[in-house]
Amino acid sequence: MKWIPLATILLVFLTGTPRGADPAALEEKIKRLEQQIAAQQLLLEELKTEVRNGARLQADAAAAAQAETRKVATEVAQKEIGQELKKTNLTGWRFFGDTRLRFDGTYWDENAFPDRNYFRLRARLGVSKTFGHGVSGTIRLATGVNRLTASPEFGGAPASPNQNLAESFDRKGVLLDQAFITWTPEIGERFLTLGGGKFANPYLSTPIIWDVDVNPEGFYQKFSHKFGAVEPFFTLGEMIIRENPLKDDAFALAGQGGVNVSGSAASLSLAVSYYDYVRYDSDYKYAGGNTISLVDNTTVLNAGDFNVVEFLARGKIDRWRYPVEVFVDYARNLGAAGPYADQDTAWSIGGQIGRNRAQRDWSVAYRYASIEANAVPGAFCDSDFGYANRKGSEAKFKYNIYDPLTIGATLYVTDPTLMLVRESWTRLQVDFEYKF
Ligand SMILES: [Ca+2]
Ligand SMILES: [Ca+2]
Repeated sequence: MKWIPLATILLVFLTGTPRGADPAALEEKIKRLEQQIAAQQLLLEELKTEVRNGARLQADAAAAAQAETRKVATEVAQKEIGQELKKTNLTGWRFFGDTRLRFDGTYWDENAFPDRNYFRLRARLGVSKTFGHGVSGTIRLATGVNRLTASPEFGGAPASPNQNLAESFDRKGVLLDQAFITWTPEIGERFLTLGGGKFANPYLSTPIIWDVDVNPEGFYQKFSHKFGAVEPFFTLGEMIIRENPLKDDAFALAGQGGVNVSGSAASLSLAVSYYDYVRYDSDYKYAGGNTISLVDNTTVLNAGDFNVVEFLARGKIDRWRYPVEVFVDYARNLGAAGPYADQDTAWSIGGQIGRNRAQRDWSVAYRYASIEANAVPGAFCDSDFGYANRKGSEAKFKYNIYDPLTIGATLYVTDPTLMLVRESWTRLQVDFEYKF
């Protein structure tokens, strides 16, 4: 501080310098004065700091009080809005859906049929609601091809909700795609979920067993519990396939046991399943590539019975820039009989790099699959691949233009496993899809 030596000089000047005084004593006096001034300066700085800290504390207290007021006001508002929504039954709703425009081209190897290029549309709109006590309900509508016949049957094929742009601007049919209730009772650590209706598929699988669009009907019970990173699960299912007042019904029973192991950078799922179809061979609706014979003027499936055992392993590594997934799936129909009893095995191996969640995300996927003609009920497996009696490759690319908007292309190069009437083809699909 420049003014300290100046003040010192001034003080010395004002107090006067006695003529003939001892210079050493004078210097000593100046030194003392300087020390006093420095001490006062220190005191002054301390006081200033104290004042500043006080102001800061005051400001902090004011900000905290303001935040508290805002928090209380928000809580009150949320509570009031919540009560109001509850009164009018508007809580616990979730709306979801998607629209997909697809170019579909099928190109036959042997010119058995003319090549086909066409456009297809799929639209789905769903709503689910949680009711409390672990109960929730879901209803989803989807496009599909109407099958209105003389019988009371009216519906859309189980594995494909697409509609072709083909019918002179006809309005498209909208059908019930899902309608189910799930209940996770408040017992133990909520290890059991019961489901019933036309439900989202609860089984871990790949399309060689279940096409992604199939929503089975009936009931299921899923037991699962997490022990840290390890989650064993067991799913039982009772599915009603055909009911006919004049004969016994066709149905399927399923049991699937497995385990999910998930770490921070990788996860693994293993599952063993058994699907027992009962009376399906004589009371089926769509053959879907299964071989058929005429017995007593009725067509029946050659396989005779479907008792399908399946082993599935799926792994995911999420530690690099792009996640990597691989799977291997193997299924065998232990009940296969008849002229094509050896057509009893389905298997698939494949993987994916990348994912599609946000803008500019991309993924590439490849799988090889072989679904022998009588390995699984053809109507419920892999529609785009060509149902049962197909083997070949699927390669896929998908890119997010925006978070909810994707463009993708899929190429299928497939042959029949059993050359009866189904020829080899190459199929190209280009999809433009919006999802919410
Ligand atoms: Ca499908
Ligand atoms: Ca069976």
